[in-house]
Amino acid sequence: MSYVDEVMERVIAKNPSEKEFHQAVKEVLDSLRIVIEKNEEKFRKNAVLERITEPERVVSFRVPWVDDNGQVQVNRGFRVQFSSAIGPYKGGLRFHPSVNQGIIKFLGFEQIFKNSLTGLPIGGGKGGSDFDPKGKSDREVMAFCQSFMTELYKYIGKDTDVPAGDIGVGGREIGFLYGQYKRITGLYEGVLTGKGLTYGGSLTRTEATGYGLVYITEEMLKANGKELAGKTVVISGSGNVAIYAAQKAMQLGAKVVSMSDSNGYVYDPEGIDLDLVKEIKEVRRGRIKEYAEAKASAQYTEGKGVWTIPCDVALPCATQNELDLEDAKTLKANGCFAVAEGANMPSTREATDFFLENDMLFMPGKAANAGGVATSALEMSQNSQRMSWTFEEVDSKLHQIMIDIFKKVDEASKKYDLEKNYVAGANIAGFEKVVDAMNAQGIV
Ligand code: NDP
Ligand code: 2IT
Repeated sequence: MSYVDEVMERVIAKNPSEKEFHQAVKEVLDSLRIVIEKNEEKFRKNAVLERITEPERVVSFRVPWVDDNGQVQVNRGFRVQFSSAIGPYKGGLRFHPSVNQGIIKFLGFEQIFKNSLTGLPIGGGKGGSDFDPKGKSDREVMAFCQSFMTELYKYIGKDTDVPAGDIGVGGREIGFLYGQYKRITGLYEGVLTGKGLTYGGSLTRTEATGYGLVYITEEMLKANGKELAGKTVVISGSGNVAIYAAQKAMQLGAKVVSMSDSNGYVYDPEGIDLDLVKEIKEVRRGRIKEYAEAKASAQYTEGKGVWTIPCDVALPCATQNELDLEDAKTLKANGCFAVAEGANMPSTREATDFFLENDMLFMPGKAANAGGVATSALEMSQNSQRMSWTFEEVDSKLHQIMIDIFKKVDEASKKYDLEKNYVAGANIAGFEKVVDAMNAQGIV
């Protein structure tokens, strides 16, 4: 049996029921076959794949808090410190009822390669909880965040592990978490990113993931003789990534016609009114349905189906496995020629394979959404220097980082005669740097 297949079998046997983790590992290992085969015995002897698929540390903990009725609630918290080969663990915290160890491990595993692609000194980690912020009062969210940090602070620090936001964790949550860290440790340090601008946050971090997604999409289109201007774009989600992807796509002359949330989607053939979306989602914390109630040109549909809207470019920005083979076929049949992932692993493996086999341009999440964590690393730099850069400075660094990521991904795909296979390109380019750093540091 090949070394890759052997490791894949072992990962499944050792981590039963962690299906998202299996999916993420399988995609990376499949891409790496071509690299491993060239030097299989050396990789096997050094157990490189066993090491890279085993987190350095997994922490799981109880999070008790009191709700507004005086009832004690108990959630489960996680932090997976996956790889510190190239820098302190770095990655977001997700608060969503679907969170379990397998989901945090898939996200932490992806984060290793994503962070490597940024070219910045950050390792891979991820954390979160099955806490659901939806419908909770600010006080309940604060009580939860304070309890979560009362355990998490033991494992993090500005030079060891630096969490940030993800689904369900935005500016409000980061503020409560930061306040509690400071209160317990007495340290005013860059231990979290995505902070507010008055207490150490970086300009452009809020916009970074969405902007970065569109910058790299534009690079991919340009390299293939196309551009975003004049194109119709379908976006899923209506959170942080989706909103700022829509904003940048519009700035570059595209027309964004949809947004969604976990209840349904809106289709607005006139083009999405982003101020309205922001008012509903960022201010009122409402549902996307309210968009269609406020704007006559828009139509709301309950449930899934956002990928049935005809478009040129699709940007999935909600969650894992939100776009399956049927959706991929529908997109293609409706004329879509490019897909770039704002979310982490939003396309199922079957959908990804379909895009590649049908000559659609496809940029996987670990390259396409790396602008968020890259800008987090810029926030860490500013905190260490006790400086803050202007919006334009950070935005132009972010733009350059996305151009460089596209180049790395494109070059790695060409090096192995897999031109335009950006999935292989991203996995290989991300892996090579991490393995080089691991080898240099001995058996770690
Ligand atoms: P937000 O919490 O701001 O928004 C998430 C959006 O996705 C909401 O519209 C939400 O709808 C929708 N969504 C979440 N879960 C589901 C689900 N199970 N089914 C359907 N829709 C769902 O999160 P972000 O925008 O920060 O994150 C979106 C994606 O981008 C995630 O995959 C995240 O890992 C990834 N990402 C985020 C980065 C960042 O900097 N924030 C960086 C890189 C990647 P609802 O309100 O109904 O839950
Ligand atoms: O998935 C991701 O890259 C994020 N949620 C952002 C992580 C970060 O540390 O900014």
